[in-house]
Amino acid sequence: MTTQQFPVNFLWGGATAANQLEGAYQTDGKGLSLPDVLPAGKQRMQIVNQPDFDFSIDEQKYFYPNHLGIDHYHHFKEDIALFAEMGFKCYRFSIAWSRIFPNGDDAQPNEAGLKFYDALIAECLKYQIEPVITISHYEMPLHLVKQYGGWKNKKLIDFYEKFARTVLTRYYKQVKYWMTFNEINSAAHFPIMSQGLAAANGANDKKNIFQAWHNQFVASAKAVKIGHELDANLQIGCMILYATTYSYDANPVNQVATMKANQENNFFCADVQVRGHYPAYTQSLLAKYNLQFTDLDYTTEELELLAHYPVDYIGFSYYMSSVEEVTQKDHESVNGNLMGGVRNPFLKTSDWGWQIDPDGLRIALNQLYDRYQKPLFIVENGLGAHDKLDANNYVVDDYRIDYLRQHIQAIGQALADGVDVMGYTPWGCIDLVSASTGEMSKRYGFIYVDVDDQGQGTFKRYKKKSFNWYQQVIASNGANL
Ligand code: BGP
Repeated sequence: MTTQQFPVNFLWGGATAANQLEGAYQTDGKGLSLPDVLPAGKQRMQIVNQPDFDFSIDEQKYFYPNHLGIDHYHHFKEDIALFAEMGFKCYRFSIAWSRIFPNGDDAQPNEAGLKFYDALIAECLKYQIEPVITISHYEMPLHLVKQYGGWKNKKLIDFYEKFARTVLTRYYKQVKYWMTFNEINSAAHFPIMSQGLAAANGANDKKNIFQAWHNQFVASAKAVKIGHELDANLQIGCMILYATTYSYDANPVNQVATMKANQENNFFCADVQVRGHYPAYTQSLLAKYNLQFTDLDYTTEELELLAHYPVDYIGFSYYMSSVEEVTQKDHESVNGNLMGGVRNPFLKTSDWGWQIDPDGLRIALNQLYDRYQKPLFIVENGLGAHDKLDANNYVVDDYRIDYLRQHIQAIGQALADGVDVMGYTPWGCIDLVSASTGEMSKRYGFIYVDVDDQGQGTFKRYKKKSFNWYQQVIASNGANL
């Protein structure tokens, strides 16, 4: 198998999101954010589909995992020290919007919230760890959802612009790498996460989802503009969820369905954010939902902004591949990263039914690079598993090592294919709350955190077997797998 050496400046690291690990949900002036009202467990994603879901907190009935997270807010020095011990070159994290603008529409930022990120960034730089910041990762001030209806409202553009300007201006001298929205395309499956849309405020109307995307595209372009005006060398990327999509068979009907699924699920948002204009298939995609582009609220100035401020690189998450099949309806199906699909008989699945496919990552990298010819950054990848601490307070997570090894090999193959890959930040480098289930027991980390699904535990950190494995992967720049 031909692989290529990783570039000398390859950004090895790990990734997290504020709302999934910080906890301290009302500390130092933080406002309530959307994930603060999403309960743990199976009901997490179902509850938002109920028309009477009103975004309020009922602690008698539910446990809200984000309220505690892994209490990174008070443990960040210890956590960054562990990342440094692994040899991280970069650390991808997000800034909680509701720490900086507690209501989202506040006149002034919350200085105490900014101070937390001052300290977090300083701690990274102390160890020469390059911060990689997601400006908005599945989190927005709850007030923006309740008062304005989430991203379908154009006023959100101004609020986001103010938030982005605040953090870019404060940190551009220390932070080179940014992403504007986490998994912006995931709204096709779960509009609550990135657009703040639930059944109660319009998620069932596709027009709202497309309008919300348009507003986010404009907001993202504004962030690119602000960032590049501060420093032309800043690298500001988009971030998409990518699931390599295969046709079930050679039946052209399935092949066409696969082409359409790729356009809608993998490419639509990146096409706009990378190329600076809506793709040619936009009208045909909208027609699927009985919509026209002119149904959306947009201006010529906004379209010009998109054209002038495309992103610098493409960040993406990759966990699994999926299969497109429209000719029969009786195939075994699987769950997946915010989406299910037909089972692929050639692949094994994780405990949560995600189809494990390292070759799919090589294909993803080639498909994205062929299409865009811009640097690619794999900012999420990993295996969620039911890790258990043994008697020695150790986790022998060989299954995770296998998963990561195979995916790193696939990156090496894509490098040999000629793809420009900037870096690799496995998801949940320290155990944290799962976005889709709200469970702590779905663990991705190199570091185990002693807290359970009900928020009980010592919150102590323990190195897993994969900790030392990843340490030598980084030390050898990917040669020693
Ligand atoms: C991505 C999200 C992350 C993260 C990850 C794993 O979709 O960007 O926030 O959570 O998936 O998903 P989960 O936590 O549901 O296992």
